[in-house]
This record gives sequence, structure tokens and C-alpha cells, in this order.
Amino acid sequence: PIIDLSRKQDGTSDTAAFAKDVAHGLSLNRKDLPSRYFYDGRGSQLFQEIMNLPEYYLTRAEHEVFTSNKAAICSKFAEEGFFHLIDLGAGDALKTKILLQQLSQQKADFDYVPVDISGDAMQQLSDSLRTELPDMTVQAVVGEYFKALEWLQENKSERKVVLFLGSNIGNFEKKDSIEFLQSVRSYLSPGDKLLMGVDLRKNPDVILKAYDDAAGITAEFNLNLLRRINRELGGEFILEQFRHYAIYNPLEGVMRSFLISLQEQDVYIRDTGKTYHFDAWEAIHTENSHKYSVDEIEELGNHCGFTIEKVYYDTEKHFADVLFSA
Ligand code: AVI
Repeated sequence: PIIDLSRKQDGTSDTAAFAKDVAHGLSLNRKDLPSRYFYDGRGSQLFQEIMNLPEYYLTRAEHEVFTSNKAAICSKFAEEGFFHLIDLGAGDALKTKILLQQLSQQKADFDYVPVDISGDAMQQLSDSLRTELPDMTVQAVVGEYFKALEWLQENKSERKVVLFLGSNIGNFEKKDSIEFLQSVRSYLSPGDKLLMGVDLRKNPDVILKAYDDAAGITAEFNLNLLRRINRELGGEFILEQFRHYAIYNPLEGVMRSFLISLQEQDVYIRDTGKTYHFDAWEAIHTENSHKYSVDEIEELGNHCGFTIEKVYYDTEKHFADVLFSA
């Protein structure tokens, strides 16, 4: 059985929240839309395609980190007996499965708690694990990260190992990443662990290409946000009148993505009851992807109550999976 924590308690629908965020973001002087809205059905599918692109090194690098270090990582997880393995934003869990296979080979005593906002993804993952690892106990949770941690807190007090992989931390604003990690820490006890996947600072050309691929899949992924507004909120964006633009700032270590209006135009969005004006070449900021040095990630972790136990790298040192202890 899958636990569904995604229903709103306050009676408002997801669409109403989306409309509110879009209305707010497009009314700002510097227009801004939250990147969490990328992931509708088509957006999630495009992200899968991104992860297979030759330019998008992140997924391959983390895959390598896990295949080369799985025994070491898993023995750290299992060294004190039973634990809950909580995978925040599990998705298809392709990389986590490397660890799951290893853990079951080691006969580790654990259960697996994948958490994701997508109910479809959690259903598919539960089904695939039932055939691939039939002896493993799986409790999938559909909902926001924090709801799942709260739920776990109420129900059990055993040891926890939290996974936050794939550079998902990079999509938070700096202050939100602190709030997030402090909150994760508040649900953990001393000795519990957090394994976090972070994209490292590197040659800006390599980073830039990962977010502006030759096949144009990332551009599609970004533009899909406007398509989603059209479909779900009755928006009237003409997609051809916007382009994807991505730029890396090496001082801050931040990749930023935008949608740029190719001409002066007005766009009506039915569910917000408003028309939004765009100057020619005006930008909508849609995403940040932060790149870290190991020192920066250590400082962030320490600030939030974690200490580094071990850092695992791929051979090119493009990516790191950092094992923190609470
Ligand atoms: C999900 N997240 C870690 C991806 C990233 O690299 O920031 C999302 C993404 N955006 C464009 N390409 C991939």
C-alpha cells in the first residue's frame, strides 16, 4: 500500500495554488516562476530525456559514484543495525537501486521509504521493486518531503538514513537550502545519516552545455512550463514567441535559466483573471542550479547541524555524494 499525504488539508486545490504562484511571479518587476512546476507528466518525461543526454553529466557521474563505492557506502549505512532508508524525491530510483541491490546482498536490516510528489512514479517504483527485490520491505509515500518526514516522526523512532540525491539541493535558493537541511536535521537523531548528491564547481563550458544541449531538450523542458500554464490555467502563451536562455555565473557558482520574450506582447491567463505585459527581450527567471565546492557544502552542512563523515567522487570529480552524520 502507498501512503498518500498529497491531499490538501485546507480545501484549496493544486490548480489554485499554481494560479496564485503564477500570478505572483508574473506580476513582479523581475518576472520569476518556481522551477517545481516543471514536473507535470510531460516535464517529468523531458527530465528523463535530459538525464540521458550526452551533455548532462550529472546523472552519469552520480551513477559512477554509486557503482564504484556501493559496498563502502552501504556498510556505513548498516553499521548499527536496523534503519529506515528514506529517499526524498525518489522518482524512478534508478541510482538508488544500485544501493538497494547491494544492501540486500549484504543482508542489511532496513526498509525502504521512497518519497515523491508524483503518485504515478511511486506506483511504478513499488511495482518494479516487487519483482526486482521481492524480499525488501517498501513503504512508498506520495507527498511533499516534509509531510513524509513528519509522518515518519509520528510513527517510528528508529534509526534513519536520508537520501537527497541528484543535485536536487542545487535547485533551492541558498536560504531555502539552509531551511530545508535544518528541517531535515530536526527530524533526525544524533548518529542518523544524510547522503546528499551535489554538483561540483568545474569548467563553466561543461556546466553551460549541460543546461543548453545541442538537441534542444532542455529548451523544451523550460518552455514546457508555459505549455503547462496554457493547459492547466487557460493561459494564452504562444511558445514560438519565447526562447530558452541559460547562463552560468562562476563567482556565485549558479546556473540560471530564463525564458525570454522575443517581442513585445500581452498574454492573458484565464485562471488568474489577468493579462501580463512583456517587453521585447524581457526575461522570466525559471530555475537556479547551484554548483558547490566541497568546502561550501561542508560549511552548509555544519551550519545545519551535520558533520561530514565521507565524500565520494566520480573519477572526473564532477560530482560528489557527501555522507553527513547528524
Ligand atoms: C532536478 N535538478 C537537479 C535538475 C538540475 O540539474 O538542476 C533540473 C534540470 N534543469 C535543467 N536541466 C536539469
